[in-house]
Amino acid sequence: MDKKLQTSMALLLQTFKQYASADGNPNTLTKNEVKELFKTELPGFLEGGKNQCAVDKLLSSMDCDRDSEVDFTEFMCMVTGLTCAFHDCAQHK
Ligand SMILES: [Ca+2]
Ligand SMILES: [Ca+2]
Repeated sequence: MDKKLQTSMALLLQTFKQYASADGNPNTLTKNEVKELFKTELPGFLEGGKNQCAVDKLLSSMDCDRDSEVDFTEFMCMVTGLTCAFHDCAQHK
């Protein structure tokens, strides 16, 4: 099991592109695309995207430049933030 990091990076790129492509623009995630991504890839988080208020909050926290869409840099900030949160939780167990 080597090249785990390289594989993870490729998967992040692939995942972003897969969900971002739904509306024909593969460069950004719309609110619906963000919702789909969380529903499928992070079930259990945000109650699977059912909680509309939480989805709105999440999107606005991800959307650093306030253009109502999430680009790859913003997506990576969110993934990094979540991963750090998981790491911190694991440390305190
Ligand atoms: Ca898109
Ligand atoms: Ca944005």
